[in-house]
Amino acid sequence: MFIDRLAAFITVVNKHGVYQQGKTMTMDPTEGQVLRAYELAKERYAGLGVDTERALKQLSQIAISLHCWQGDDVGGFENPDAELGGGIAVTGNYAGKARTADELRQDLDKVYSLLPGNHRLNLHAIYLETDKKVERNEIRPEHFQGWVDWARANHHGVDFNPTCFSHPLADDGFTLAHSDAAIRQFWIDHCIASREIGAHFGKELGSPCVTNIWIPDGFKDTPVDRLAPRQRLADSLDMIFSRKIDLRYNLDAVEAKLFGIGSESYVVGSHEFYLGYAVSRDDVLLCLDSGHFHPTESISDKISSVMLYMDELLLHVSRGVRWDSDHVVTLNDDTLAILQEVVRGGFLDRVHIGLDFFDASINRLAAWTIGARNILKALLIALLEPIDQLRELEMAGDFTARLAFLEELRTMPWQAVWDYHCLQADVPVGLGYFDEIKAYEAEVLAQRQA
Ligand code: RNT
Ligand code: ZN
Repeated sequence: MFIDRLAAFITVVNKHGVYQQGKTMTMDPTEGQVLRAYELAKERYAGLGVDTERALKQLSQIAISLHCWQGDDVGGFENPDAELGGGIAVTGNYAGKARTADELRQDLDKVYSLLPGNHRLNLHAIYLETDKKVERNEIRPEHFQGWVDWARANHHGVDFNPTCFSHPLADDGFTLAHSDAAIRQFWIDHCIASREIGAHFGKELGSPCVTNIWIPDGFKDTPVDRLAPRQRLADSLDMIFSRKIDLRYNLDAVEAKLFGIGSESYVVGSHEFYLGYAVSRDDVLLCLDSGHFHPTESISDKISSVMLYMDELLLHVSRGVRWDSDHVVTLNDDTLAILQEVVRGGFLDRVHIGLDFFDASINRLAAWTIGARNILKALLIALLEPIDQLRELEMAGDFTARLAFLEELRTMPWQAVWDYHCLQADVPVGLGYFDEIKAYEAEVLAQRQA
């Protein structure tokens, strides 16, 4: 309803010529207004000792890794009829999903054009491009040449993931921890092949690829042996990581989870398992997915602990609603707290920020864009904090002032700084991105019905 009214509103305003395509929209400010508001905001922040120019410079250097799988509901191009497995689920049937790698790249190009800054792509192994069927344990860099060429041409770094789900050999819910050695070996080989592809991306693009392993392994009902599958998983991972790869090309990460559909009672790769694994092995990063914990538990509190014991960390920023539902990231307290921790801790160089949600009930490009812009906004808000003053208050034990200060910061004019940032980066200000997506929907997505 709201969207219908909004669309009607846009149309009306367009007719009156107020709205300029690609610049600003309806309720959005003009260029002059953005500049004036920014000057005022800059002064306000300067009064707190915060340099907005410095914050924007830092922000423009941060690359977010956009997950390819928001574009086609985690389908991939290995098999057009494949069903999503592994206890993850995408709901919705919004028209116009990408059916080929070219369509997905076209959609991604559009999304990147709506984001200030230069960002990365997070690719899954099932997004390979081949004429004939290639088994997962036989994937090679050449099957990703289209992605390499596109990434190079558009200056995107690429991250990678083996796909240990949506496959007959994962149908019983086990992969790297499978009790059958042959099945285990199949997935070990798939992960080994994936690291080599990651290294290829890293070498070709001049930026290390983070290759992240997530597996669905677990039991629906209470197991009697919680130890043996974990021993098998640790052994499989040791085999996968046994070949050292130059860290300039590939970085390995492992992602824990609390439960999934079909693994409600026990997940082999729990948080404790992978935390212990990553701490005890050289050069293995931990991945914290914000949807993979108890609903009242936030990964924001885990970052400072993890960073004390590990060099680097990967984040999958998502939004769970009651469960690991992978909703689009909104600018809520949880998102803010996660990015505040990254900034406050001085971890921007050591934390890789990725997105992980999949919503097929709304325009998929809007989902990507809204989620990514929210991460960037949260980073900006964090970068605009007078952190030294806040620390002083806390050290002095003045918790009343700390609370008053933090609450005041919520309504500081960061939005004027954000608008200015978008203007400078030549991307739409305010809801201008939404109008571009609606135009793209009419021109491109609507042609995909078939
Ligand atoms: C699943 C994990 C994992 C996946 C992607 C598709 O619970 O979050 O990261 O979402 O690999
Ligand atoms: Zn994830």
